[in-house]
Amino acid sequence: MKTYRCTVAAVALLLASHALHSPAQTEGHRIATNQDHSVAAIQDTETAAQRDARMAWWREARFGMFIHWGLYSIPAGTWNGKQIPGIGEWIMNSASIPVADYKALASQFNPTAFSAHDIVALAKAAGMKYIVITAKHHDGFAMFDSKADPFNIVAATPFHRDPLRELAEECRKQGVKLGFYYSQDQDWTAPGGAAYKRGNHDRPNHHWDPSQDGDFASYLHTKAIPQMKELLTNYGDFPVVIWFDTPTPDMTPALAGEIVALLNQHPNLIWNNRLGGGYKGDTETPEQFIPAQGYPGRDWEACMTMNDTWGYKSYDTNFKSTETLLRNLIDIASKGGNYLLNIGPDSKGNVPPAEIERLQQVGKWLAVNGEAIYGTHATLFGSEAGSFSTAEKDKEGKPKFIPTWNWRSTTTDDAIYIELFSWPKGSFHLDKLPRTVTSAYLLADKSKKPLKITNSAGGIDIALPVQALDPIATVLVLKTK
Ligand code: JFZ
Repeated sequence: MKTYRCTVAAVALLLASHALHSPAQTEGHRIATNQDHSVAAIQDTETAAQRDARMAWWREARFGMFIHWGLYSIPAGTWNGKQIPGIGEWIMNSASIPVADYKALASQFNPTAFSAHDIVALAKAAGMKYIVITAKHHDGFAMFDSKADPFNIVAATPFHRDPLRELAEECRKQGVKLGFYYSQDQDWTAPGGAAYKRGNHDRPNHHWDPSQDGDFASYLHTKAIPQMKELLTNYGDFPVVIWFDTPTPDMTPALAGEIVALLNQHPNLIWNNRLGGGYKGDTETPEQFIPAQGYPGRDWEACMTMNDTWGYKSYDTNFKSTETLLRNLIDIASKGGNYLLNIGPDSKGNVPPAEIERLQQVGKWLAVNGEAIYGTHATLFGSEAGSFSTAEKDKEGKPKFIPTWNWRSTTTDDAIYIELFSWPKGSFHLDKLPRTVTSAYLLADKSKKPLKITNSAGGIDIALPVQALDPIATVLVLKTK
């Protein structure tokens, strides 16, 4: 779904201005990224050491919970008796729902089953170290107490509670970090908010209801920026992450600069690459895919659904297996990225049982094998992940990456972890190793029984027991010097 709304002219302009003012990649010890903007972002001004300190917890964490939750969980994929194709949180746009009809959902929203305690406990049980929840999605409905705009969960629903406040408290108690997703650009219920094109929305602004029309800068000044201020000041030490989304050309460098000036007041904040206005942010955000080789030199986080929707859809039962989810986590860690895995609570606030079940299973594996994931670095090998086909091309016409799933590897300063998906007969063989192995054992073996190591001209062999210790992934630890 790569239909970012930008004109060819706008792109050409951006590229041209970048070529003209393009700063050197590194300038002394500072990392130059967005210096052609009038408002410099923290990434432009901090030192590499400051950056490492700011990103440290996030790089350690490796695994987070994305929560897409809002009014769209009421229709849950069905409008006027029709199942609406596409992701559930887009239903207002996909079904061209008039603003007044959509806003009327608020009076029915009473998610009394919502438990911040249980959701944070679920994240913990899954081995997740942080949560990012939709504070406001493209539908413009604020899931928090907002004085800046009345279309919010406290003022406009019978629920009257602020789930973000409750989550912040629980996260503090249970030691999980909390971040907020905020749709800064698209807003389908506020005048002037942007909209991506769906269906027959053929007007230049892609609006389908005249009440959406207005001035984008006024929308930013009267709703989005005031709400971001609320989010950044009303929740104590949270949010630690702001997750922007779907920038359009409406977000000019100057307007984005106003947001950056606000972000700059919170020097520990981490924010992604979806603000717009040419700002690169801290993190790349591959969505629903794992890049073949990560993003060398950039922090990155793959966000993914468990089924085929972010926001709850009652009839989407196309859940990935625990095996797939766990392989994805390991694959991502082996390429140096984070995994932001989504849950979509329903209109009562319940997390779908299929999601709970899978998260608990992933958590069981991490409880035994987490040492191979948290705080580790990317593989020292690389070819184990697969190779580029010489015959097949991907969607962009480049050689297609064909993954292989025998094993992955992660590293720390004194260990190499080999996550084995398929169990080799007799021994695990490596042709060459950049370090010297001093001992080997299986991470799931409580006694850490040493495995026999044989070095030869042909490489290194580690003798393995007959049976894998885990049906999905057994971790072989090579202590190194
Ligand atoms: C965006 C959101 O639109 C989506 O609802 C969800 O929050 C996801 C994590 O982020 O995903 C996109 C981005 C771009 C398009 C569609 C969904 N697009 O270009 O049509």
